[in-house]
Amino acid sequence: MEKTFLMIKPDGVQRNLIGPIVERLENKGFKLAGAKLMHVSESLAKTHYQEHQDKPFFGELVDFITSGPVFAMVLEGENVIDTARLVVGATNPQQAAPGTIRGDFGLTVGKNIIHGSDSPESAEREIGLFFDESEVLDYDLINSSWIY
Ligand code: FUP
Repeated sequence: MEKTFLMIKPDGVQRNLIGPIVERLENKGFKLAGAKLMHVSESLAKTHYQEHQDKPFFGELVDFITSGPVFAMVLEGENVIDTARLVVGATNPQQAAPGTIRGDFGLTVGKNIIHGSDSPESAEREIGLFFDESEVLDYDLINSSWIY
């Protein structure tokens, strides 16, 4: 089953939004395969966001993501990478649709509450960066042959 990486950023954690965000993802029907509260080191932040290393906002992005704990997750489900991105909403919360996480909770592009992998390649890469293999669990939900 497909897996993706999601991370509630320091603004989401500071605003006590872990519960409401995880609730939305569980309600959608996805299964949590891994989850942890953690600090992101400067080197992990730079590796995670390496595609943006030449952008003018790179320094601020690294400073922000290392500024406090994040809540990292692995979610599992059919087509979860693209569908979780729809639940997350557009990068800029000022343009994200109401009903999406960024549309409902986010304020600015620099503090947009949550990250979600954007492709199978980045999902695999990001899960590997943030989680040990032993932290990603393979289990069935009881009495739920009709969901993941
Ligand atoms: P997303 O995949 O939606 O998280 O968006 P991007 O990979 O394009 O951007 C990664 C992060 O860079 C965003 F979450 C916020 C930050 N960013 C800015 O701070 N300013 C910008 O103009 C664009 C992105």
